[in-house]
Amino acid sequence: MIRTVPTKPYLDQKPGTSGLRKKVPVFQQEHYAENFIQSIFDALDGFKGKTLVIGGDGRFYNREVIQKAIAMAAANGFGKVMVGQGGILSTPAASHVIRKYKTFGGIILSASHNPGGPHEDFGIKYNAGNGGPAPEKLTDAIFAKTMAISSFKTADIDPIDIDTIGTVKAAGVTVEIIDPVADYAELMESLFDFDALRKLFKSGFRMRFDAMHAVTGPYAKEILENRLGAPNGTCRNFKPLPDFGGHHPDPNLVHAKHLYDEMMGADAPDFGAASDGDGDRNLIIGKGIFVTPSDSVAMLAANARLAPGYKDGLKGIARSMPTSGAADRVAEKLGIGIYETPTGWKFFGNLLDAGMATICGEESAGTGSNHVREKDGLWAVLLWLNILAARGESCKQVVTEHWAAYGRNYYSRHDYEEVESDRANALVDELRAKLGSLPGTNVRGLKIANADDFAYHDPVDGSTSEHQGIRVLFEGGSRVVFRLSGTGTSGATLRVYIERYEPDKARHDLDTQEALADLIAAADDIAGIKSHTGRNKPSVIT
Ligand code: VG1
Ligand code: CO
Repeated sequence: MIRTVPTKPYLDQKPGTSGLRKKVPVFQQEHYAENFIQSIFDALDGFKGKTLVIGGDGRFYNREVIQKAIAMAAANGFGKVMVGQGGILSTPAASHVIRKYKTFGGIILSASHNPGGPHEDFGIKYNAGNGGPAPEKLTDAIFAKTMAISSFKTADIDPIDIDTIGTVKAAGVTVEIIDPVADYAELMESLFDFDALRKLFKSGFRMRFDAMHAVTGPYAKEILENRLGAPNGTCRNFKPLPDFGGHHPDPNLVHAKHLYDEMMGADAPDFGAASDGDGDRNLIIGKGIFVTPSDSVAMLAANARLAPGYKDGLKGIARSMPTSGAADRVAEKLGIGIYETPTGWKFFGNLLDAGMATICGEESAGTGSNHVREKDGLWAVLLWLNILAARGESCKQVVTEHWAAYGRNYYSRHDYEEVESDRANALVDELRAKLGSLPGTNVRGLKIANADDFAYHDPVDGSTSEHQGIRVLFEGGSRVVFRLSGTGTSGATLRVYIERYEPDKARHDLDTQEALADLIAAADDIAGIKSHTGRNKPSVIT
């Protein structure tokens, strides 16, 4: 039953910020998925007889690759695979299942916030036994294997019925189809005050959760409506679709604009939220107020003790470098550690495992804690709800009181999508070359205090990751950061992150883009964004 199949390397299988992402037709090339999966196994040691978790966000091609992965896990000697029913496991739920059942690791099939469908994106990532994304050392090893692969192992088995919960045996491996929601829902019940949340909804609190036709739908429906008693209809677009209904499952102000408009309307619900393709991101919009993800991390950290799971306080906070410094002020006040990591959740794993950080966050709408080793969209929503219930205040009150106490970090990210790779690289190269000459110069009346190419030294394992984003820091604490995305599948995406700290309470209700206008202009002066990209304005502003 077990076969060794000859194959040839594909030279483009380098994992990015979060796994390997390519267009579906790329993944559909002969042996493309098999090569990558075999390379994952080849880079790992000691899994004979152990358990592998397999799940995905339900996007187009998910079911096919799940069958391939099961057959290959069997042929490579895993003893058992656990598969989410229907091939579904959100990224945080997969992380939890890996941890709860002490499995060897897991394969998650997702391209996250990228669109899905026959001509859109697919992805594969590997999470280790701690439940977290493979660290760089491992993704580098996987990449090296993809470049040298000459064969893969698979088993000739009939397709497994992944829609029926239960256990079957095939080619010597035990295949358990599990309820994708149950373990995760139980974990949420252990962290949050579900009684208080039930009371909140009973009192007439109105919420809108938009699952964007992606994986969080079944989780949100079960937890918010079934367990917490939120009225039927609270969850919208909750059925995962292979093409996400033709939309981008990216919960930002462009792709979730309908939610934003509803939350700013006259009859807005009290609280609005959305999550992305694989359920690890969150968008939070209170009635009449959008909560910037960087602010959300800070506010969740500042109030976390109000939830039972965090009643003993936090060990530390970690944020990615481009994420605003709002969380730093909270850490300072709490007297706990603050860690600044490169973009991507894989860099938080060591800090969480070592007990140095409890809450982590990224400006890209990712927030999470030590309950799993991934960011977790619904977790962030439930923590917000728990805080609102405990404080008896509206989201807007919590936000404005936070700004009054800590000051406000005006923050925005400008994305220039699908820029020609050569042009984007030229911009970055030029910027890098002039970093040394920037300090001391003035741009748009702003004095540059420092400029560098961010390198991270992991305090736990001592590893170094270089070229993680170019920072230009101005006197007074404002900054602009430039980096190229590592999750796109066509051309290059330039991300420009802009931040200004404003301590003065009287200046806390400015329009964000206006409050940052001089910095936005300075970013263009410094990097020549318009001339390099040929674009007059960003594709997405968040
Ligand atoms: C983006 C975000 C990053 C996030 C990553 C994966 O990466 O900026 O913060 O961790 O996506 O998120 P990049 O390299 O494109 O900037 V998800 O929800 O797409 O897995
Ligand atoms: Co995601």
